[in-house]
Amino acid sequence: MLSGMEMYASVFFFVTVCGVCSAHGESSDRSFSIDYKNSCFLKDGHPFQYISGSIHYSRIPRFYWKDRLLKMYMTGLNTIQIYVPWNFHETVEGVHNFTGDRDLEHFLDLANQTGLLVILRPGPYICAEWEMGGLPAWLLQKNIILRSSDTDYLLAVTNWFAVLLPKMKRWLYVNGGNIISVQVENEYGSYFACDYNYMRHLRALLQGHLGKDTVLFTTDGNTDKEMTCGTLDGLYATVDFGTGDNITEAFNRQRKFEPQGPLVNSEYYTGWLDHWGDEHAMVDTKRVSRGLAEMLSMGANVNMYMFEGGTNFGYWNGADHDNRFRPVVTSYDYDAPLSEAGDPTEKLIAIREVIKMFKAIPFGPMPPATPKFAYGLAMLKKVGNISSLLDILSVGPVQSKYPLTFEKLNQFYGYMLYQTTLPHDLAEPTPLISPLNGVHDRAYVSVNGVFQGVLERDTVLAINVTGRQGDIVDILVENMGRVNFGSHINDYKGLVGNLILGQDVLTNWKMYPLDIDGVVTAGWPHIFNLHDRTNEPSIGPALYMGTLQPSGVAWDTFLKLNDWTKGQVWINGVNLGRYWPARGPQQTLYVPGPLLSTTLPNNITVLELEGAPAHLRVLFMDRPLLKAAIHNL
Ligand code: NDJ
Repeated sequence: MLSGMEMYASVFFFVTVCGVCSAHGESSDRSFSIDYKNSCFLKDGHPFQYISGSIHYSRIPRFYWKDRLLKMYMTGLNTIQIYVPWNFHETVEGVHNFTGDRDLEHFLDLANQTGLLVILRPGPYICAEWEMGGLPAWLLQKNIILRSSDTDYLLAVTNWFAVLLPKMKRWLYVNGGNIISVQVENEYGSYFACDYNYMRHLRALLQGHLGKDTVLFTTDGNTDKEMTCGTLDGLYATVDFGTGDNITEAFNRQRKFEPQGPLVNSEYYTGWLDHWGDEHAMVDTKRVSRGLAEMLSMGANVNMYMFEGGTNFGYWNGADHDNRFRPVVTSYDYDAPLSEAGDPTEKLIAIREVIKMFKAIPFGPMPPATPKFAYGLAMLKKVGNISSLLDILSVGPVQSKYPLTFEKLNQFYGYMLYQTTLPHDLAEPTPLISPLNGVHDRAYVSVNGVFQGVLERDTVLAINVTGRQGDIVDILVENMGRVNFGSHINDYKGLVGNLILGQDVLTNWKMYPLDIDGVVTAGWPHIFNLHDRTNEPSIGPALYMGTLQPSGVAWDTFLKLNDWTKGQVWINGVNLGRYWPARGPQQTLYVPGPLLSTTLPNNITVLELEGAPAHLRVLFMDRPLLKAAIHNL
């Protein structure tokens, strides 16, 4: 008797995928196109079915790109799918960065050398649980309707594509590279604007830069509304759906919009994302395998989202905003077939078994997991409270009667200190209120250095404070990542509305943009002597430092901040992302081995926002903990 899998396989072998698709001519020219008549892709004139996986180069250190790509290839994938996050390459308007971890062409080259074709998704909007869905925050400095035919927006997109697309042109398959198709926008049909002129503009830009014959496509959730607003003439319409959906129904919907042409699931969800305070998302391996086998047996082209998720290093995580603001955690492990640290999982092995039934997979062993090391404990010392370090961390304040946003002050990510004074004595604890929910996203409040509490967007809109007239009020505001999905993507940060103390609107602010990354990357505070540091933890935002002694190996490790509350960590000046064990589910941060020195002390810098533990220790473990204790709001 045949198992479910074997049955799918036999359907494949006897009915044959794209069976009626025949080779067109004997041309040896490189070509990639859609065969509408026979409902398949044609590569070099021959029927072609892709089995693809998403990987985000922006979430993996460059050092590991090759390793992850090879593992994908050895699973049997013939294609990868990648997003280009605009804000990763043009963080400052007009300044483009394609070097190091941003060297997109090097990544394409490695994929090409590995034998992987590429589906390119240049956005300009990408969603992806990435800061602002990949759009640069400087767009918010103009009053723009994002993802629409707003002229300022179109101009910015036109300028960006004029930089990006000429670089991509030589990587097109027809030009000798590996890019077989290019996605236009991303799930545009789920956005409220439904602006066809915008989509027409993108189509013109892509065709103009890449050539009219490039296979351009759209991807949308499988509902009629989404497919109606997301699709456009000349752009091949594809769908995305996960294990919970009925495959036949989903492809029927694609057929409604593309009666002929290949079946494509552009995002088949192998796992899912986590928000802070969520339970860790997991998707059952058997269901993933079963669905994949079913789609492949239908001759469908499938991209698995994600195949390797990686990490939201630094400030690159996005956020959702359905009924409330919900930022995404630092890990983008995604319960994907390759783990956050790039290790093959049981899910990968199961997927490889499915693929084996449909095509020959490369001969040879799967590259093993990279080695991990439990370096153990490191002791930190306190450097100082943030408000006592302003001379070092900030170029100085900007003054204004009412608070200004991050965007107004040209600081797009991280933290900013808002300072004012108490207008009168507070005889008793008095509410400090954010009446219009204007704290984006968390505010750490101190009066004369005494920590008072935290205001949190959508969640905590008032706390009580005490003090006397003239006392200094320090409010450190954290940008927790801009909304990447839905209609709230114009997500300004900082104090975006006034704060009220009792009955009074607080005025006369000094705002200190903080460049913590700049100074930490330059080696501070470790370049100074440790002896004047204290062992005293404190309540409220403060910096801590320590070293991890070299141990002769620079292997991957996972940093656990036991009993610490919430903050940001740098190792050797590299921003590993946010930790928040108190909220969970993520308990450890991924530390890529190549960051570490085998011979010199490794610098650890921690910005703790609420309260450090008395022990001031951190722990380097040899395994991740992504699903521990959940403390709901
Ligand atoms: O295209 C989107 C992709 O980039 C589709 N997704 C993905 C989920 O990982 C990812 O953002 C959606 N995200 S629909 C919205 C999630 C809402 C909780």
